[in-house]
Amino acid sequence: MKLYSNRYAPSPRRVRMFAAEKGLSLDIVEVDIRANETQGHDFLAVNPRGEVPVLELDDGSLLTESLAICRHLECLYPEPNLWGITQLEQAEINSMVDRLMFRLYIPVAQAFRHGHSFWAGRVEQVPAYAQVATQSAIKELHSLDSMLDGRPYLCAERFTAADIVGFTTTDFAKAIGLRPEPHQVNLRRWLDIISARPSATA
Ligand SMILES: N[C@@H](CCC(=O)N[C@@H](CS)C(=O)NCC(=O)O)C(=O)O
Repeated sequence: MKLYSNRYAPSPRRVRMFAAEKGLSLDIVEVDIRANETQGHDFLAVNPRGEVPVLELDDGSLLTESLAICRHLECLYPEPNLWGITQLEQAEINSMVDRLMFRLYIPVAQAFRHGHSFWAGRVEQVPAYAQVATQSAIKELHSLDSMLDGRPYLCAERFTAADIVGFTTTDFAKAIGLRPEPHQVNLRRWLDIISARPSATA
């Protein structure tokens, strides 16, 4: 399987980390977002939305959207389980993943897009929106810290897809200047635990 990816971007990192946890090795095709390759003719033929990740299956089918790709990998390679064993666990993980995507990933991604020099001159930036989005992300990091009080992982008392989504997003939040605050001990402990996993470098 081939993964169109970018080494710095959080969405393809989600898939790389998920695949690494499954022990899968993917052929990585690096797409340079800074050099605008995602918007180039060749890549738009792969994904007309101009975004990574894209998974190319061995039969040539193309799959976009990082979470859909992870769920497909979960179906193809059920072990180790990352998306819940019982229906209730699956629902809890889905709930946490949705929450993290809407309340943390989107604000962080929008703050980056509207406030970072990486996108300056390439997209229309609204700096005030970057500030509002940053505040939303800060609020969610506080609530993540509270949720992790007394819990090693976000769901099911074991490492799951929710930790992958939370970790890759929180790590990317550095790009907008957000790091766990010194008093956010639960968040810091959890980040240390997850970043020690070999898959964190995938
Ligand atoms: N919802 C998509 C988001 C994908 C996405 O936003 N990808 C970004 C990198 S994190 C991208 O490829 N941006 C390139 C561009 O905007 O040109 C997913 O989860 O796969």
